[in-house]
Amino acid sequence: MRFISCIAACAFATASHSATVSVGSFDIDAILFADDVTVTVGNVPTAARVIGTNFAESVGVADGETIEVLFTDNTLVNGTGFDLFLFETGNPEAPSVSVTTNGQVVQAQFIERDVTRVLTPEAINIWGIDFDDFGLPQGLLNGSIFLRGVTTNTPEIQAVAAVNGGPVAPVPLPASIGFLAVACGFGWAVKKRKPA
Ligand SMILES: [Ca+2]
Ligand SMILES: [Ca+2]
Ligand SMILES: [Ca+2]
Repeated sequence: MRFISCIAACAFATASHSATVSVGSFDIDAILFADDVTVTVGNVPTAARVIGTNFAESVGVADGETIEVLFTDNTLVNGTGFDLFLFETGNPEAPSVSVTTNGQVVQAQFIERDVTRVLTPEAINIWGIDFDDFGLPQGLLNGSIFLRGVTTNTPEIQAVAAVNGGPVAPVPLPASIGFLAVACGFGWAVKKRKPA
């Protein structure tokens, strides 16, 4: 009976977060994408388009505007390399990010351009932010970032993902189930696909 329970728990755990988004050369677990947004400076009526994994619509954050992008079911972590991916469409325009309302602004670094047009009719520019560039220590951060419009070249942001994050407060599992869950590949990740 215990074995059957473990199998059921493992299947449930896998199914509950197995959705991944393939964009460019990355497979990204859906949980890592932004969960909420608040407009903190300016008038950005389409801000909610930055939430989730829908790449079909984008939000322009113009010069002088700021939106706070929140992660509520996953964490933001300063880990190795890029910690945040920003997906932006059309002509490449580097998004700018701060980690506090009026803090230091860092321009995202270009990673690659997805021209497959699978998720959206237009190309997707993938940009990266490394929290090291804010002078932050390695480890857990607050669960939000601020997207700042700092140039007249307004980026059209489709989505944001916290690539080094993980789930917030995962449901505790009994030791035996937890062990099997690990064996089943229980985890959240961004994976770089091998070239076809
Ligand atoms: Ca999330
Ligand atoms: Ca980092
Ligand atoms: Ca653009």
